[in-house]
Amino acid sequence: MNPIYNQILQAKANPEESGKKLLAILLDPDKIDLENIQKLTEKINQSPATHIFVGGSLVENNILDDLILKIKENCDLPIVLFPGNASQISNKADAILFLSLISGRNSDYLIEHQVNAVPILNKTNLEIIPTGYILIESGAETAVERVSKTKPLSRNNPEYILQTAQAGEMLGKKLIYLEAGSGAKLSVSKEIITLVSQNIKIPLIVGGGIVNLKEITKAHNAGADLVVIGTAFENDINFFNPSL
Ligand code: 1GP
Repeated sequence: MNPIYNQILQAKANPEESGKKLLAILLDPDKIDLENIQKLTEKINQSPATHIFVGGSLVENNILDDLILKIKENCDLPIVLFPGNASQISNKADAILFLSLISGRNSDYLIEHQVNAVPILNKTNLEIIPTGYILIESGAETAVERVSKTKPLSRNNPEYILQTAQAGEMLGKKLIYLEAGSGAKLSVSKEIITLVSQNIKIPLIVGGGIVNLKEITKAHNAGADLVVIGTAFENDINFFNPSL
């Protein structure tokens, strides 16, 4: 039961034993050419990634099922949906981050989309992982902010970010995701990651604006249990092998 979440819990409990910290490569179906998927999965297989996340703020094409099936032909990593709305659900994936944007006060992203997703989710075998999604100010407006019509939390108020994360935990979320936004100017700061990770018991995901390997390590060392890389890998598929 819940194999993907249990694996995240285990990695959090025994980081030494699992040998490496968790890392997800985020693929946005809108930005992927199915013709190049083999090359892309080769690069993912050579990388330290432990998960593939699939999703985006505005997925406008219908390639989700095909994309996931094609990735699975060449890659054994678990595929986790990271949906912007209920249209981004595919039974071909292994799990879904069932997100609630708890930093915002737009009821559509707190509960409306989730209610609309239920009839679709009931027809799938996806592992559903309730996730408190927290958008943090990152220097400029991001797509999440624009699409969700919510304000990010101030990066100058770490205590309130922690309070929000703890509210998510008390509401029963299984993960907290601190999000700076895709392509963010500023990633979530080390101080915020440390404060939140030390004061919640559930695993912490951190993503947005992380652009090099050093920053991945920095986020892990600060306390992130799983780091997400999207844009940097999208822009350079040799991101993990800079010598190539
Ligand atoms: C966005 O956290 C992810 O939802 C990844 O962000 O594209 O900036 O890596 P980047």
